[in-house]
Order: sequence, then C-alpha cells, then structure tokens
Amino acid sequence: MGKNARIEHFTRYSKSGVEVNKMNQLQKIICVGSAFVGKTSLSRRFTLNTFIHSYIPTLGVSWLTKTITLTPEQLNENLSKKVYTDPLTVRTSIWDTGGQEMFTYLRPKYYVGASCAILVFDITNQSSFDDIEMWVNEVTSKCPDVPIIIVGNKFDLNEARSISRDDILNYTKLHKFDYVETSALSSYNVDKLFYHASRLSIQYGDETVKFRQNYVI
Ligand SMILES: Nc1nc2c(ncn2[C@@H]2O[C@H](COP(=O)(O)OP(=O)(O)OP(=O)(O)O)[C@@H](O)[C@H]2O)c(=O)[nH]1
Ligand SMILES: [Mg+2]
Repeated sequence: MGKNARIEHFTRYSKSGVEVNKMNQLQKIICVGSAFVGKTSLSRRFTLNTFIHSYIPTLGVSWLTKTITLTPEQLNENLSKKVYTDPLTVRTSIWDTGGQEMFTYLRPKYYVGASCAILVFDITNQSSFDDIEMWVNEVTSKCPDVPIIIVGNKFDLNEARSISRDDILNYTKLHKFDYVETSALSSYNVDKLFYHASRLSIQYGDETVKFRQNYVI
C-alpha cells in the first residue's frame, strides 16, 4: 500500500469521517519512548494545553487529535520540492503509546500507517536515551521509511541533565534523525515539535522530500 493510500485508508475509518474528508490531510503521528519520559504530557500539552504533575501510565495506546493550519512559509521550510502558496489545514492524530515493557507486543500493531514517528527520551535520564536505538528498531520494523524526530523532553530540568546536547547531536547526525528539546511542563518547543511532525507527515504523503535530514530545532 502506498503512502497516500495508507492515509486515505485511515481517513475512511476515522470517527468523524465526513468532516475529515473535507480537509486536505489526516495525519497519524505516533509517539513512542520509555515509560515516564513525558509522551502523554507532550501530547496533552499540544492538544489540550494542560499538564498533569502526577504520573498516570498509559495503558496500551491513547489517541488525541488537533486541527491545525500550516502557513505556506511553514510548509515550504525543510526542502520540500512542492511549493505551497496557500495555507493548509490538517487534522493531526497523536497516537500516544505506553512505554512500559508489558505493552511490547501490543504497541507495534498501532504503528502501521504512521506518517511521522516521535521518539521521546528524558534529558535527565541516561537510560531513556540509551533505549532510543531499541525504539528506532521497534518503529522501523513496522514503518521502515517513516520520518523520525528524536525528542529530548523535560528541558525545564536542563540543569540536571545527564546527557549532553553534543552527544545527542552526534547520534542524531549519524542517523540523520531530526532533533528537538522540549518541555511539556513549560510548553517550550511543544508546538514547534508537532508542527514539524505535521509538516513531515505532509511531505511524506506527497513523497516530495528526502527523509532523515538531521533537521535540528
Ligand atoms: N519536569 C517535567 N516533568 C515532566 C515533563 N513531562 C512529563 N513530566 C512528568 O513526568 C512524568 C511522566 O510523564 P508521562 O507523560 O505520564 O510519561 P509517559 O512517557 O507518557 O509514560 P508512559 O505512559 O508510562 O509511557 C509525570 O509525572 C509528568 O508530570 C516535563 O517536560 N518536565
Ligand atoms: Mg503515557
């Protein structure tokens, strides 16, 4: 199944299909990473603009959506071959997965048809960064060429960080993954992350861009 066909397939089965079909694109952005790194917090900050201090583990997968409009400037950034002259309204759907080990067999079933993958670690937790390779393998086993954004979350705790930005950038440069540091607590770079994920989803659908570019926000 081609990339556009995958997106259309998903559109047909969406809850509010009629309305969605009027829009130009429906996007499936998957959010993965070890437990406690802040995947749910980032998804909730982007879609609902809320933050919960207590930890409520995600049991399996949860789903949040938000409709956004990208300007031509936002759409044309990042080497797209297609030139956009008008704004584009898209419905992002964020598939937030549980990072706990007990969901290892369940999670990959939800990766099929993704238009962008957000791989999150916690900048104060070295082992969550060490796990990134495992997450890359889990995602690419189902979606071999999906655009990947690595996210270092909890930037509000920057003073307590355990992985240097240089070490992270060496890794992301080597694999040509995009990289952004965020804070779901302070909102830092959260919109930028999801707008970038949305732009990559559009370009992935259009097949107009070479992926794995090491774009750093
Ligand atoms: N200081 C700080 N804490 C955060 C941030 N993001 C999340 N947290 C906290 O970290 C804990 C875990 O956040 P979650 O969003 O539930 O983590 P998760 O990655 O979804 O975890 P699983 O669902 O188990 O995979 C919670 O107590 C959050 O309040 C952040 O940017 N800064
Ligand atoms: Mg969660």
